Amino acid sequence: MNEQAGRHEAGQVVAAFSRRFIVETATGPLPCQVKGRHLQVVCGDRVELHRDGDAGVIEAVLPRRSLFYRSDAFKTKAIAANVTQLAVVVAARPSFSPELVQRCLLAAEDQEIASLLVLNKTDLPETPAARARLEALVRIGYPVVELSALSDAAPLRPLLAGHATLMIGQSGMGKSTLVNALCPEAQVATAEYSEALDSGRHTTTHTRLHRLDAESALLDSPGLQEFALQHLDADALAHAFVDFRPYLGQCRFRDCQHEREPGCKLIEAVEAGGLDAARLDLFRFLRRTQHRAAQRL
Ligand SMILES: Nc1nc2c(ncn2[C@@H]2O[C@H](COP(=O)(O)OP(=O)(O)OP(=O)(O)O)[C@@H](O)[C@H]2O)c(=O)[nH]1
Ligand SMILES: [Mg+2]
Ligand SMILES: [Zn+2]
Repeated sequence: MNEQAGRHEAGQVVAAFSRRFIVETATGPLPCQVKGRHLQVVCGDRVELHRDGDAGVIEAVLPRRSLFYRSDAFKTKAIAANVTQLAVVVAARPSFSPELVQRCLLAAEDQEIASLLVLNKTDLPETPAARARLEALVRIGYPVVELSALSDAAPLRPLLAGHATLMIGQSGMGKSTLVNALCPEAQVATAEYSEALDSGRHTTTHTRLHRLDAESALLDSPGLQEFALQHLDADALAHAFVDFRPYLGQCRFRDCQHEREPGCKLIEAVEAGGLDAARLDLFRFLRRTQHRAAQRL
């Protein structure tokens, strides 16, 4: 090892704000900047940094196990790196969009990230209606955990072991409440980081990573209003629908668009009751939207 190598350290990004970061190192959190304009650094990234006094410079990003992101025709928005599990948080109030939930699940499937649904605020009387809106997703195999983060977040805990779990969902669903309940240090860290990085508003503005134990971490993220999947081409999109997988590659035409072609196995599966028509409709809608965007460019 040369002399230079001694001053380099490894760490993991636990908070990101524009071009400023907090990196968890062996000796604690360190505020960092990034070397150069081209290095893309995301919360959850494992990095190599150069320490200079009480600040550091991120010089390299190690290869990622996953990158959870959304993208429209114009830009890509990275949300978290190295996540192994997605927890989509919903609640009876404010009302949630099942389509947005599905879009998150599709992005996770594409990155081979496991997913689960969290139905929070079960203390609310409208909970049965919210549960019914998840039914189609439960039927195709997504696990759902029901809880009230305000009174007891424990039902989620066993599912977090060994995972880096990203909490995602619309604003107000209770992601931060859940993270704070499961990870007591989170509240303090969030307050500190907010002071260091942003205005400290109540609503989460940036993704934060909190360590649960040596093998497990929990990532809180800002509320989503939309989730575009421009980065998934037609094949990747179809593959991201887990319920389509048994039928893919079996349509009569190799380039079947699953619209109205004869011998389409997805259409046949819908007719036979093995596949939810609404899922095929969502697939078609997403694929057409992408097609239009591609033509515009
Ligand atoms: N009744 C009830 N309210 C809850 C529960 N969990 C959270 N809340 C409330 O829901 C509101 C939103 O909670 P947050 O944790 O800030 O929601 P969030 O998903 O982090 O929102 P963003 O950061 O904006 O994305 C707060 O007023 C919480 O007190 C619950 O189990 N029951
Ligand atoms: Mg929040
Ligand atoms: Zn087909």
